[in-house]
Amino acid sequence: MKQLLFVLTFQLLSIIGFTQQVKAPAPYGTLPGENQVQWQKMEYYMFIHFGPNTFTDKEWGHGDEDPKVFNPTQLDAGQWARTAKAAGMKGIIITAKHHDGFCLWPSKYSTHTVRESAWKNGKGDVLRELSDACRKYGLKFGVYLSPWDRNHPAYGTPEYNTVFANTLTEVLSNYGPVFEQWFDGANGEGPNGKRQVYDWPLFHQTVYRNQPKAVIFSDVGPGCRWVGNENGFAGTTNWSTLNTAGFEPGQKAPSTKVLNQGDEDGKSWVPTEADVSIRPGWFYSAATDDKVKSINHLLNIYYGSVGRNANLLLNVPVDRRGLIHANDSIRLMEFRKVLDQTFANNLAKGTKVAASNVRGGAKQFAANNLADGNYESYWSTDDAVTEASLTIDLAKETAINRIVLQEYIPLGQRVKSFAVEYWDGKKFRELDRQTTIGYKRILTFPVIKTSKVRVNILESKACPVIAEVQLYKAPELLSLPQISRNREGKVSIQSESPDAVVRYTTDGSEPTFSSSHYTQPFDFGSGGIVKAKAFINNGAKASETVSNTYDQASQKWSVAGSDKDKRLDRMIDGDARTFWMSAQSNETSQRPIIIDLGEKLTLKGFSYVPRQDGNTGGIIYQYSFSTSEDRINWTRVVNNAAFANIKNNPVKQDVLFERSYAARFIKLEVLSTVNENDQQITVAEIGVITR
Ligand code: FUL
Repeated sequence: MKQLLFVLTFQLLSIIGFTQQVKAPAPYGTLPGENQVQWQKMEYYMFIHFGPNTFTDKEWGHGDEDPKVFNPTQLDAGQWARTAKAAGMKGIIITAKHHDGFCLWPSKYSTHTVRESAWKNGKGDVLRELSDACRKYGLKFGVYLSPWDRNHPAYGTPEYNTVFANTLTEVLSNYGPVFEQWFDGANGEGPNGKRQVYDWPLFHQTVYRNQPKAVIFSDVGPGCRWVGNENGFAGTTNWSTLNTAGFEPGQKAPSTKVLNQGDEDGKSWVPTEADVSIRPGWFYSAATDDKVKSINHLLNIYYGSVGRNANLLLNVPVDRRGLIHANDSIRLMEFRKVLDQTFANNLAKGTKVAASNVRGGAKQFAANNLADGNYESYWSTDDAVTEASLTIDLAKETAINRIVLQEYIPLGQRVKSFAVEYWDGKKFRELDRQTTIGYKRILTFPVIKTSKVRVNILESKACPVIAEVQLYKAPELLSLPQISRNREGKVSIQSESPDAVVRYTTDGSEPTFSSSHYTQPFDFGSGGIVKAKAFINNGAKASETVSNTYDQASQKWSVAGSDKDKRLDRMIDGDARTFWMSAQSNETSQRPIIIDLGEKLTLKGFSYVPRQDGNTGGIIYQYSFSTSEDRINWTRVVNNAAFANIKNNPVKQDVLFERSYAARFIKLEVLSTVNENDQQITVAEIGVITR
């Protein structure tokens, strides 16, 4: 007995001694809060834009709309929650109050709410229905509340900050747990023409008082940050840390580049959230029913967000019935199916992983932890080691085209650069070389067959702490055909896949394998619709259909200009990638843009495509539009209008007139651009709508 006790004590002591000897790595730098770690693990959740704009076909309502317009006929929050759940999303964030001030619940601090609407005779409460549905389907519930309020009479006065804080309390104390509070940084004028000076500290305190675990979103956090664009892509370098001192949401935010990439060694942990809509706009419009993003597009967004250390907040607008439209829900399910097929089988799981260094030689930090499918166990190195390599032995030739890497973020973000290599039978060849990892990094590459993969951590800010390395073989997808038309009106259709045969139609019908075979550009000067599809395996496998609608080609057009700037042509060259930039001017009302259409046309509207290079300088915000038959007598067709939300979402703007106008000349007068300090105007394309 004594002997046994001795042995046991000895074993116990040696275990204690062992673990004391090999301590876990000390946390490095700025760290996430527990709620931020939980939030990061959500990865993918739904955004819902819904409100009067859904019924008025607007992106930004003015706050003066009749609340009676809000009248969904079949609203079913259960359908939204079931759709999100089936799509594999972990929660839903809804626009409880957008810039028009309309509240989706009967707020006692507003007179512009569901109570004043026609829906359920003013007795409805969308937040109640959605929070209940989220609970029922095991989803987290979040709210978007815009401080900018174009309806509230107190907006623009100090009193409004209290009103807004009370509004927040009302929402955050009545509908159960809220995982994320979404603050929009927009700060425009209210009904009295004044802008509000927001009391952010008050707003944040109010959130934390009611929902201590909520993650607060804004351009600069504090819980998570805007990715710097509305197209769903984080930087390939993406630090979850950010320096926020001196910055505020909105105009005083850091540059979009910084938001997109974070700050290495930033003083606060403010991870990235990529918000993007499944359609061109944030709110539902029947006009975008056929513009739901393709599976390829959604996959690129997924790899550009979740695959780059960001969470993906995908907007799925609810329609006028109060339901998610079938086009969106079907696409979400197709997208889910590809993700499931891609990530169903981790080919690295349970394989042997060898590391060039293991912390203290301890089992606890061994490289096999990387292949156990468990985020909570990790591999790490000795403190002094910041360069290391990991070799995954697949035992036999295996086809792969994705690698997933995950840092164990409760101990900070450390890896600055890394490379991935594969064994070609004779030697290791480099497959990719990238910067940060963070919570999750996914690299995509064409299928390779290999028996070994090596990950080299090239630079780490402290000993690397990696939770997972996973390998997958995703189904190969056909790339979509790309349709474009040049100034002369010739249409070209390109396919990224060299094996694909492209078939197309111009009569609106769905292309089949027996439709016209695309071989060379064809004339399409007077416009219409081109639909194309790519096929492989002798027609057995087809891509999705891509369609482009064109109006009059600009072949006969010329832009009037005294500055002899040849680049004026860029605004009518049919290529949205190139844009014209005016000469610098301090005047607010710059020289109008006049275009000679070369013939008399019957115009039903016009279109403006802002620059598509990711910068916002010179994008037109407010404008007037006129037409003329002789360039002497002008008719003002649109007076002092604005391209709503064009700064954040710079997509093509179609403006339809109330009636048709016969014209040979068109004139666009720019009243303001999206940035206060812009001294130039930029235009990618101007077009007319005649069809
Ligand atoms: C922007 C808003 O102005 C848009 O309307 C939309 O809500 C988007 C998510 O945020 O700042």
